[in-house]
Amino acid sequence: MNDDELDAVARDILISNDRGGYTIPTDGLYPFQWNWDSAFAAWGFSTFDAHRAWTELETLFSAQWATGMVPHIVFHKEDDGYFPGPEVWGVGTTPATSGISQPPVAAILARLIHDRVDGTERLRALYPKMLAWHRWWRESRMAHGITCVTHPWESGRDNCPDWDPGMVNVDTSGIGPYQRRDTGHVDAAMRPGKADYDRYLAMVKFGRDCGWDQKRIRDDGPFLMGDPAITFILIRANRDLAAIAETLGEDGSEPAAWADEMEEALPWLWNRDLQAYAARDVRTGVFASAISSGAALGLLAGVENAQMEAHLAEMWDRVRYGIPSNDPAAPSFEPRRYWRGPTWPVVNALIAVGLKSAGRDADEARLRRETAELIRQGGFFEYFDPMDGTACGGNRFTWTAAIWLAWAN
Ligand code: 9YW
Repeated sequence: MNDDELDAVARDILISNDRGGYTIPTDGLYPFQWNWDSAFAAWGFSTFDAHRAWTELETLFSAQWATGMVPHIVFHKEDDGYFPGPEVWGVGTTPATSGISQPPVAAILARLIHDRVDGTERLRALYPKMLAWHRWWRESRMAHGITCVTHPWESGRDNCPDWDPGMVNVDTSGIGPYQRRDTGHVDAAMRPGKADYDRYLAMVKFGRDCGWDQKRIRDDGPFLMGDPAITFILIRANRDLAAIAETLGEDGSEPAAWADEMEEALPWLWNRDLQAYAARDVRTGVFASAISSGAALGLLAGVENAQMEAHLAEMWDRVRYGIPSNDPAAPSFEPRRYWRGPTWPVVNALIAVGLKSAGRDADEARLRRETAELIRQGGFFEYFDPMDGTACGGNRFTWTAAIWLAWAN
């Protein structure tokens, strides 16, 4: 297939994963609307259908909670192909949603979409909603000035070794038998293990049992870890929101100040043993022991750090394609197991936005070339083995198609 044909396939994937105002990540494995997937879907749509791009974000924000939280899954329609479904989350909203959030990339992508297509009035309507969401992160997910996650699913990087220090302390004794659905769709060897799922469900149970009281979840819940990726993403997203405010003639000083405060707090995430930014358990102070692609998002936040960049260059040189989700030199590296090693086109795209902003044009071009190569060879899969390029996970994946259209090609 040549690149024009791949463009057509990518557009077809977005259109066929459209369920009416929102796009599912992939048929079968993920049959609902996922938060950050939708923001990338919108970016993809903006290359050929501006109206549909804005609709994607509007549908996502229509599920925003009164608290400002934008949930990580919106269960618009029933589908028993995914576990845990709305009855397990027990949130009680209409539409039903999960009880946690996901990386706040919407403002970053809304700004890129607005640069590409018109839609100022639609951006204007989204602005206060994005601001309310960012305020929610600040009020409900901060510790030591750093953005934290209360569940690995909230990070979007589910079984990444970043979360191992917090995962070991999660008590699973109250978890009875349950039936997973994911391993019926894709190879179990590429998915998180049963011990991971037991812990994921224990965290959901805690949230449900306290009526999704987010303050209790943060203060007393089974898991709370500082996330370098969401911290960097939110710094960037707050600055993008401030820039959007300026475009709209609004006052963006509040998100701009939030970004500066977060940047000042970054030393808490600096692991002196690794000489790198790393995830850190808020309850115990323990750091993750390997460098992940989450820490590679520093440039997205405008954070220049020579040691960090040297580590990332080494990590990149240890693989053939893209930035690996975990350092190949680490004992925890598994090249095909989800977030424990594979390269994710969507994360590469986000890293590339940072490289571009920092003027690292040669690196940005290399990352784009390697990501495009994976897609040309393997198709629009969820993620790839960074050593040999084997395509893994779900096929006809929305965000892979979206980033092909908006960035990789
Ligand atoms: C799950 C949809 C989601 C992504 C996450 C990814 C995975 C869901 O799929 O989580 O059940 O594990 O980790 O980032 O949004 O593509």
